[in-house]
Amino acid sequence: MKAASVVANILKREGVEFLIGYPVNQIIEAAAEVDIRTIIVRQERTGLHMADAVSRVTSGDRIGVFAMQHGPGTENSFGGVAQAFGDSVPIVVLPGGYPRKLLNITPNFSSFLNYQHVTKWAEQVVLPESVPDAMRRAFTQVKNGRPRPVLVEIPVDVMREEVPDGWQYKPTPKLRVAPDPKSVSEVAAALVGAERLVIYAGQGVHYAKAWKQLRELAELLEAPVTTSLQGKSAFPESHPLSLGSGGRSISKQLHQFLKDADLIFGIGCSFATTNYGVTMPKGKRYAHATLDPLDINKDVPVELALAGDAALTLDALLLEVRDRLKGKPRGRGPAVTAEIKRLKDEWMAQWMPRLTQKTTPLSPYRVLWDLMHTVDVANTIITHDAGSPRDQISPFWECTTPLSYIGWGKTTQLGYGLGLAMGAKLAHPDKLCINVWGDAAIGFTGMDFETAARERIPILTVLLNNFSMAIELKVMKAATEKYRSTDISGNYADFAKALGGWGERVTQPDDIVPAIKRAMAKTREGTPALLEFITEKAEDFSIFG
Ligand SMILES: Cc1ncc(C[n+]2csc(CCOP(=O)(O)OP(=O)(O)O)c2C)c(N)n1
Ligand SMILES: [Mg+2]
Repeated sequence: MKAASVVANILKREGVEFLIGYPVNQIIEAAAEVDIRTIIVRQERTGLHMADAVSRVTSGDRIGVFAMQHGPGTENSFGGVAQAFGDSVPIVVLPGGYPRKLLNITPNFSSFLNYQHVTKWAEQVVLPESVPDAMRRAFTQVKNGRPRPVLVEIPVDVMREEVPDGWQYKPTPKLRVAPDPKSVSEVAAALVGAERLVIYAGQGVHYAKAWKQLRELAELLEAPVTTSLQGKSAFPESHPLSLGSGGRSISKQLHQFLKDADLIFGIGCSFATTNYGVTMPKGKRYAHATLDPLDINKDVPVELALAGDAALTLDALLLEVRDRLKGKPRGRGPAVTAEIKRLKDEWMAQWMPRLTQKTTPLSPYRVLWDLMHTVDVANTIITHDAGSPRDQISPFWECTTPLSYIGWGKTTQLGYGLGLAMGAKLAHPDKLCINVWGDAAIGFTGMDFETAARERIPILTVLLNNFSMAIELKVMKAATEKYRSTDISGNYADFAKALGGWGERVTQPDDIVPAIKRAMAKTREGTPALLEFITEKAEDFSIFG
């Protein structure tokens, strides 16, 4: 069997159902031969984003795989892999490599060398018989430890060569690592001893599927819960103990509770300093539970730490905390939830005029508010993009079910959201999958709306068109005034139609809901829909201090 076919057979054994890619890479043809659905995108970056979402929305049970050609394909893929690395997403990247006689000779692009800092594992295969070993190593790494991309570069001439008969491959294991019981006791004591505890959950809770345990711990401790953007939907945001998600813009209750906290307990999070997450206040006590010790004491000095899988960590903590509390809450709940409710009511009263505004151009807040009240939120997977749309949606979109929101932003590549929605739809065809983005964002990856139409991946894409890079207005005053440098233009509803999808431009407040309903109906028929809302250049966000 040729090396490319061996790779395809191994993918099959690892349970891979679709290979996303861009030609030429012989693995694509070999995959089709063994009935792995091949999905061809319009540019590599979007394909990587799709693979990324497959892994995210399945908690890594299904690993997204992407293949591209050597040279231009690998050069053009860098953004997609770097984004997955930044946000810690497990994907398998299978670049072709230059033939061995040219491999590693300048100026030929070497994936092995160039992807070192955006993968957790990169390997170059120079012998066909090494393919099964390389694939075993890659899949073992991608499924275990901190989730991040892995890469196996196979030169085109190696792909064509025969792997000697008798090669073997067993699907690789997914292992879980439990925390040290001594540290568990220390953290449990601190959690029980705290007066004003805040729980901060990251995406480790999603990957460990530890949603139930998180809720149990919060209810037992009667402690408010927030999440990172990546962890959004790990805790029901309609729950009386929810403070909503972190991000650049946040709720008033989150701001206040973090300020007043005496102990912040991070579970399955990195505590990485970022503009797109809450700033961890100084002078607090921190307890940090995470899978990768690399993050401990990195950006936030912590008093207590635990290394391990989030589910096993929470299981262990629950036993200890229950024991210390004699099995039941202490009765602090009503006071905590009343305070959260009071702040939430104040905050919502302040924002309600924007969320229900009747003016034209439309308030982006109104569009997103109407969207949330028209779709079935529990059975929707939604993602934002970079720019204002992220900061307009993330505090107000109230998630009720796990993995119903793909939050991101350790790096913030404009145009990421489209591929995420498409990957989510591939993994969960029964759900409504939506990306919300601005008119600058669509400029990056918009052509892949054609992929959604051609490959029958019926997502709903919500475009907030304000004919501007509005988020840059404040920092580009002179350039805007003199040279109109933040202006952009386009008719994206027509664009969507031209690419084979459903497109509608919406300008009036009363048309928002009917248009959303028509678009949802189109997605149910198998047609991707783009709703282009003409919005104001909003510059108000729920940002504190
Ligand atoms: C690849 C990339 N380049 C640059 C940026 C910086 N950036 C963030 S948002 C933004 C403009 C966003 O404009 P738009 O999508 O129209 O949203 P708006 O703020 O107008 O609602 C820019 C340039 C980025 N996030 N990603
Ligand atoms: Mg814009």
